[in-house]
Amino acid sequence: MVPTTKLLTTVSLANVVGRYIHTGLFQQEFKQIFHMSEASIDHLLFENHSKSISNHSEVFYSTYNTITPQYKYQKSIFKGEYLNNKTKMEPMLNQCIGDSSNDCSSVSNTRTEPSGTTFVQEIRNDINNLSQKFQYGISRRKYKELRPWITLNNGTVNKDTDFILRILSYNILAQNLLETHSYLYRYHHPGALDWNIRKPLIQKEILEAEANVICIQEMQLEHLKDFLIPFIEKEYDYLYKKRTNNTKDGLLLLYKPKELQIENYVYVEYHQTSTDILNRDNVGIVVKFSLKESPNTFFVISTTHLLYNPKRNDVRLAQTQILFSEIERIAFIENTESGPSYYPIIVCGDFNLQPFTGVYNFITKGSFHYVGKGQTLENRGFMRLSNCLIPSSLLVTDNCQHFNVLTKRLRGVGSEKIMLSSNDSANKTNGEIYNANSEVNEVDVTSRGHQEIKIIEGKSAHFSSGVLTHPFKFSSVYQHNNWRREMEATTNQGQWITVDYIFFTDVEPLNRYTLPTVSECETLPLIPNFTVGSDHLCLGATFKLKKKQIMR
Ligand code: KL2
Repeated sequence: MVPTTKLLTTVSLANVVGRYIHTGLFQQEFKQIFHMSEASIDHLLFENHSKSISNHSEVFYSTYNTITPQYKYQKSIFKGEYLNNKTKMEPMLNQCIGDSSNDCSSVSNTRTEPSGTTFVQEIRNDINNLSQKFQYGISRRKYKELRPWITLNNGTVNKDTDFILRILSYNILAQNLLETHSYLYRYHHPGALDWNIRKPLIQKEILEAEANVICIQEMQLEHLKDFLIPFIEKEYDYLYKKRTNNTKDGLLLLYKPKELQIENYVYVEYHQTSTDILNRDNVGIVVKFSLKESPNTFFVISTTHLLYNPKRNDVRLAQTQILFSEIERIAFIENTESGPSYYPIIVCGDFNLQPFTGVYNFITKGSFHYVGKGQTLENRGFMRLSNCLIPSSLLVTDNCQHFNVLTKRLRGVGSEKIMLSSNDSANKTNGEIYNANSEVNEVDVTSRGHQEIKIIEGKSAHFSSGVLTHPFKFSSVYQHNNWRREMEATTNQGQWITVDYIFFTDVEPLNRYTLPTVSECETLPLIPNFTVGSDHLCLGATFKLKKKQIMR
């Protein structure tokens, strides 16, 4: 007779923290353990256990020796007839993933029970409890329930005077970075890390939102052409900017040319020659759009992916200063009595910084005092910053404006030459490139000291003052805490945190794509999984943009 076997979960619970589970072959009749083995919980739950039901017995057995040969414990604990009898295998938990209509409970509900089911039921409960605890079996439906599009504002929309603009921001995890940092994904289901699995999940989530503009970070250049196929079909057009030097990924900005016209754009490279704080390969895109149905209506969309290094908030601050100076140039309308005016602006992307920290406060509050702070931009910390963040030779003021652009605007004369070095051809059409021989006489480009330069009466530019400001009143679409003060998250870096944002000014947010809270995230299987294709969550918001009436 075939012995009845049982998975021992009592032992496994002791090892849960280490993500290993002990399994045992247990014979009911003699209450005896025949064999113990150890496996990683993810392999165990998904690949390794299948169930074979014959008239008088229920058997769980492991096949991880055949599926994951790289795995530490390769000896199958079950041998002989059970393993050979593959037609009887019924992948329990595989059914819980991949299929959008099913979840675990529906799988077990539809099963026909053999006689003497208590043992089967017990085992099934054990597995279900574990899979719920580690959430390997969450269905797409459950994920969707966590992420409704919620209404932020009951403001009425008038189709004649308002344009509804939906924008997404999504770091899709470049496959080459996943492979470079594979240790970060050692507990993930290996199948869910395959680009051919992740790609359609990512595309589906994006396409379902039917956004007008989609900002993607970590788009691997080698994957771009293939990735674009469904978007081209849906009549999206795109801009792509790879990070500089020997990196393989970059920013992809998709938009609908039927609705939106590109008026101007720039690819921003933060890498500036011989500037230590700007020696990283991150990039940004800034685009000025007009509406096809209202060609006088302009707005600016920018996306970026800032440096990862968690300690270097000073670098992210400098990168933000460069990005904002380019946004300032592109979004400027005119000088008014109360100062410069700008088109509506939306800035989104992966900033690699957490809410309410230094750079976040700079973005949302409009100023940040950096002198004397550490590289983390905390009061205590190594490598205290001087009054000089980026060198004055870049001619970007402490208010995130290009000095030459500012002087041209205020004095009506000058070259508008921007001093950012870039070898990118798109920039050449949109601004003159730094010329080492150009004459700069007002600004001492060799000085690291504080300089105040009067441009016109009552208007000065500052360099190296120790305080950074910018002229935009940005708000974040996400509040980062829900009404119960539970933190939201956009990615998992050992813990669930927010690093992705959508900031806006002069547009009215109507809806947002809800982010789960940290505790809700903890109920998800590790991402990427078979529902979420990236190690980040997708952000989204809908805005009301006032159409400009044509002056008659
Ligand atoms: O945090 V990210 O992942 O927005 O999801 O951005 C960076 C990191 C991305 C581009 O540089 O690559 C990831 N440890 C972990 N992840 C890293 C590291 C690292 N040392 N370096 C880069 N990335």
